[in-house]
Amino acid sequence: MQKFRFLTAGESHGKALTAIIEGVPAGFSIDEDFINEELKRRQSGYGRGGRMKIETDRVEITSGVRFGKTLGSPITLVIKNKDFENWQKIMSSSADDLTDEKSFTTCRPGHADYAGSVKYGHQDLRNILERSSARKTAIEVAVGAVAKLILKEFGITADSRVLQIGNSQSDFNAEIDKAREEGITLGGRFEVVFKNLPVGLGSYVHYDRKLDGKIAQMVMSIPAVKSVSIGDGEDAHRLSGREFHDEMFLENGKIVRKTNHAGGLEGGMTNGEDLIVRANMKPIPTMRSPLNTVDLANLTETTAHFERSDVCAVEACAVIAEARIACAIVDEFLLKFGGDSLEEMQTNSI
Ligand code: EPS
Repeated sequence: MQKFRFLTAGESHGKALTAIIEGVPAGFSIDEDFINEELKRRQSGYGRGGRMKIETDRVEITSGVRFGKTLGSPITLVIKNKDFENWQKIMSSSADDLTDEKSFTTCRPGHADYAGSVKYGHQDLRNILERSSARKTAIEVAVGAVAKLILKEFGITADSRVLQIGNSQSDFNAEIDKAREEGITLGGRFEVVFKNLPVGLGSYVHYDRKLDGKIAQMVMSIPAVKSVSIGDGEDAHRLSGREFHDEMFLENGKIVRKTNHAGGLEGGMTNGEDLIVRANMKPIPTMRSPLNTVDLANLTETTAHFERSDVCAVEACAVIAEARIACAIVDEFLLKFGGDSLEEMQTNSI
């Protein structure tokens, strides 16, 4: 079951990234400046690479919104790749422009290059890199910004923070500087929090309706994310039942909790507490000091392809996770409170 559906398209150095969102009811305010602010957040963070100096991501809304309000029809979002100017011939869709400039055959361990080439039969790994690049997360953040604007009407807010970079829990920039000098990359750990969620989004009745499962899928499929947990899920194996579960108390007739180890989800449903999602991002596989690998063109051992890369993108990853989770929550909102317009949803959610 999916009410908030979207598809994205676009290559890292292609003309543009595009998304079509279907299922947004009529009457929601769409603030383009807010979407652009979210795009700016995704581009920032200490440790980003050369590409971020080229791009200033801005969204263009080409359908579904009129005079700042959603129409109920599909919404199309476009982000132009400025770098396309430098890649027009290399990324051309015309057979007349065929070139092997910027082709490469040396897989980056940890990236999609090897499995992608076997799967799709591409000899030129550029054909894989262009879509497997994390560049596509720009348009996902724009989609997530639309989801956040819907949630905002119901008082729901999202935020995130970096918890750890490499081995450091505090001096992140020094850690990143050290990695840059060594020509390596760093991963890290981040946390996303959603506040003011109603009780009962998601359901326990079937495996594919559990919101924790839906959130895990959304976060796990962000490039470089290797593990996702809800609340104190990563410690769940070592805590006793008394330590882990969040006891319930009454305060002026209202049910309250003093802890939130469950991260706001019980039985696959929101329980009215803050939704807390944590995830670990591996280090980006593209490195100035490259790893050993195999050249697929002649099956010889060599070192991996390097063009340019971010040293660390954990802060950006947290922003992307906010966007993805917002999509999962909006989907549940539409399932539960339905309606073809904001007005209908407001009536249904009272
Ligand atoms: C990214 C754009 C990419 C990479 C990065 C994320 O740009 P380019 O390939 O031109 O350098 O900087 O992607 C990766 C690190 C990766 O391994 O895919 C962006 O817009 O965030």
